[in-house]
Amino acid sequence: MNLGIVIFAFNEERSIGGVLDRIPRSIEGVDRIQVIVVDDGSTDRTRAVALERGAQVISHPGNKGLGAAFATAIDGALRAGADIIVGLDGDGQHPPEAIPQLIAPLLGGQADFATATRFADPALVPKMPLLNRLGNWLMARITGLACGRSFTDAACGFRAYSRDAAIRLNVFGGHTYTQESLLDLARKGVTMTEVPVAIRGVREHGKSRVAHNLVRYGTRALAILLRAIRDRLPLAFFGGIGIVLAVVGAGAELAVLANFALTGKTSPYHSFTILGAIFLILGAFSFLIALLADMLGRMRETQETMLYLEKRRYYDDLAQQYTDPDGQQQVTVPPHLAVGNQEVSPAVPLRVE
Ligand SMILES: Nc1nc2c(ncn2[C@@H]2O[C@H](COP(=O)(O)OP(=O)(O)O)[C@@H](O)[C@H]2O)c(=O)[nH]1
Ligand SMILES: [Mg+2]
Repeated sequence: MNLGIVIFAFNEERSIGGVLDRIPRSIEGVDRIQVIVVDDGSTDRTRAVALERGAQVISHPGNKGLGAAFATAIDGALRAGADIIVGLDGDGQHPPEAIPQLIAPLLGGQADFATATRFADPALVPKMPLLNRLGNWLMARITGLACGRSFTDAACGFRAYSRDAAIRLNVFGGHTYTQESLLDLARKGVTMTEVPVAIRGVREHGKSRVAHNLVRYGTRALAILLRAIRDRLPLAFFGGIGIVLAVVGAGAELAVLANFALTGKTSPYHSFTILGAIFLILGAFSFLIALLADMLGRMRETQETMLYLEKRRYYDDLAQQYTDPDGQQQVTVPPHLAVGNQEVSPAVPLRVE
């Protein structure tokens, strides 16, 4: 069992060393632990510190955002032959000591995906402003509704993926990947579980960049999530818009009718007749779009199945190249992982929003 630990880091020279030092050297049920730091175009010594600590580093040529770094990390770990992939932040907020606890459901065969939750156990809830807590709750509710199951935390990046779940995963968001990946995996029928973990409320050093501004993070994360819902639940998404438009239109027409029944006149609600008709027509168009989007959704599903089969073959072939005939994973670093100063780009094209 190969464990690939991927760490997202953007200018984390002060904390990345500590995080790497805290990673368990051995874990029961795991034969080999490989640590990959994804340096998202850091301008400080993040890369140098990670290499000094013996980690493998993949560097983006410039800052591409956490979502892009996530795609690179998953790609890197799959190429390196990881059977389980754990993702954590390089800022020290996610405790590396909890990795065995996080991967236990995967090792035990209970789930193909586990995400740490900050909010399931009241004793472990980190200190955060009430508004952040509320934002987190709302995001978890919306994500849970779309997934058809509940989550207590949809925004924590401390997660474990089986090789199969990681190959199935296909996300697009540039700024963040946390909610979208839950939806993607849930809709693909991957077995998921939440593991309560004590997460630091604030970083050890410096300022939080991803979620520090609630309004900015909220709108960006919500936009990513809404587009993900549109793609994965097209009938409900456009049908829902159609229902809202149709209800407004029908309401306006009913108001005119009721007024007519009572007074025998359409005034002063005469304009409602036209307005209601416009809404009803728009509603009907939305239902048509819903049907078309549903068709596209089915095509997407077929394409995703093809992509999954192709990726599985591709990554398993690559991982095989680094395995000895006796089945042992070589300790040599695959050439796509940067050691020293060579510039390496990930195989998956970077998607940046
Ligand atoms: N790849 C990438 N990672 C980032 C970026 N900004 C922050 N990170 C990393 O993502 C993790 C979370 O970022 P952080 O600033 O702590 O935001 P938080 O989510 O509010 O805690 C840390 O490991 C950062 O190093 C970025 O632009 N790109
Ligand atoms: Mg952080």
